[in-house]
Amino acid sequence: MNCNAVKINEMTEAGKQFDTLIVGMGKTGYSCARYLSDRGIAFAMTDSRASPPMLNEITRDYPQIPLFTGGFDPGIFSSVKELLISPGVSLHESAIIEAINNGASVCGDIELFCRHATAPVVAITGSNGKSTVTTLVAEMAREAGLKTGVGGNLGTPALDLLHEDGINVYVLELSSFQLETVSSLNAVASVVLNLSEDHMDRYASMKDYTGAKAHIYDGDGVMVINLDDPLVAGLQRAGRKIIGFSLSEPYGENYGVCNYSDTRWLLKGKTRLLPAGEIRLAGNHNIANALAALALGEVINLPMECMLKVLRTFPGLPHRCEWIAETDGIGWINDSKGTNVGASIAAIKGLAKQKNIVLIAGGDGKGADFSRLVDVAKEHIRAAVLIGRDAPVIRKVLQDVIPVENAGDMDSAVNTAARLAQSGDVVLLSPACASLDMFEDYRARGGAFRSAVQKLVNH
Ligand code: UMA
Ligand code: ADP
Repeated sequence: MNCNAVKINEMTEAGKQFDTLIVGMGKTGYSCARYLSDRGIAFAMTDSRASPPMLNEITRDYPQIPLFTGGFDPGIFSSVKELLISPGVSLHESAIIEAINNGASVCGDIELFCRHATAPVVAITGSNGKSTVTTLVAEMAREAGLKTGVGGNLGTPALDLLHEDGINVYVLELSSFQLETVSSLNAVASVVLNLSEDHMDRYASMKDYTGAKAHIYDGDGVMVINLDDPLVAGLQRAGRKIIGFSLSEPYGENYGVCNYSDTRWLLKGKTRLLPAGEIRLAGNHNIANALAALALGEVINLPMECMLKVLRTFPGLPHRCEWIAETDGIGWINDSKGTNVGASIAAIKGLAKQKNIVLIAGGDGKGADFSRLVDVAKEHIRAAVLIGRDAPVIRKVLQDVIPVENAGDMDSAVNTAARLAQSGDVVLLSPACASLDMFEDYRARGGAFRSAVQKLVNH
């Protein structure tokens, strides 16, 4: 990492003294600045990017604060007592390691939130489904009349939720990055929805990644456990109350699924709750998400009828298996939030009828192993159109199994997919990769897909 950080403001006398350094000037860093400033704590901020996203807001709101951008300068890190690290920054950065060796403590925004939150917290992590389950639980809590603070990795930084009074429950989506720096989390209910490879550019191994996720179960709250996922099931801790969920028939008072005269039902123990077909969200993965949300909602005593109402009506979040249009019998689906291999496999399986998917994939693969796509490609994918930096890596894996074409941008990916698809097919944008090599974020990627499809429709 470049260590020639540029000081971008003139420090005042007061500004020269700081024991706390906020690392990262994105949404999290900005929320941390407000938190420290409200408490009169002196701090400085740094970001390895030359023009971090919240630079304008930070210079406007905190003109006296020393800011260093364009690199992590060890000289700045060496003298601080506390580092407040944003989730996008690895703890393995050399300047951070050195500061820790010099005695600096490290924490993140979620840790600060946990020290101050007075309402119960429901905490949700997993490789996939986090945003969906977090939103379902929050909607269920609101339906039950609770004033609900919802945020974390979902978008609103957790510290910003503390500004609102009278919250009855917080529902937090937490990423593995956020969980790395937490030590005071004690959620009343928490879940690791599933575990499959992600962020392998940041973790040395699956064990390392799982270890970060497992922090969500710290404390003495109820552990909600995906009984179908051996890695998650292995995280159960002795002496804790556990509620399980599974896509099979449940045992005890766990949540599960069972067929009764050709209708698939969601169950709690032996009690039938809802026919699976009445859940508005599509795909088997969303039945698992619904069961997890019910289990978490039970812990905070949400009435069952409120929870079931939400499952019947919640249409899903944008960019998650989102229906866009139909052209000549071809369906166009935006799953831009499918940012790892596990997510894309779930989307493909959830939408395929035999071999009728034309997949648009590619981007920043985050060091993933794409070979898991081979089986699902053989069974369900007619052809793939590849975009982005890691297109060659995915091509290597798929080219012997299905037809593969490359595209330079989203417009040409959509046009190529239109040429390859047949009536009855689904063209699915589910990249199995992060978007940052080509787009500002997954929303911008989904937006580019939507407008390219719209051009096709209007043609
Ligand atoms: N970065 C640098 N240098 C820095 C700081 C960050 O290059 O000095 C890069 C990071 O590597 C990353 C990007 O900048 O690529 C953003 O990092 P950040 O820590 O500044 O991000 P924030 O704007 O604070 O947003 C973070 C979460 N981002 C990440 O974890 C990368 C947001 O999750 C979250 O919504 C927000 O806090 C509020 O809690 C986004 C995300 O992509 C959706 N999360 C990952 C995921 O879901 O897979 C974990
Ligand atoms: P996250 O917040 O963990 O990224 P989202 O709820 O935003 O998860 O869903 C992102 C994508 O992950 C979806 O579009 C779908 O492709 C996939 N997905 C959602 N839920 C699951 C699940 N339970 N198991 C596997 N994949 C899933």
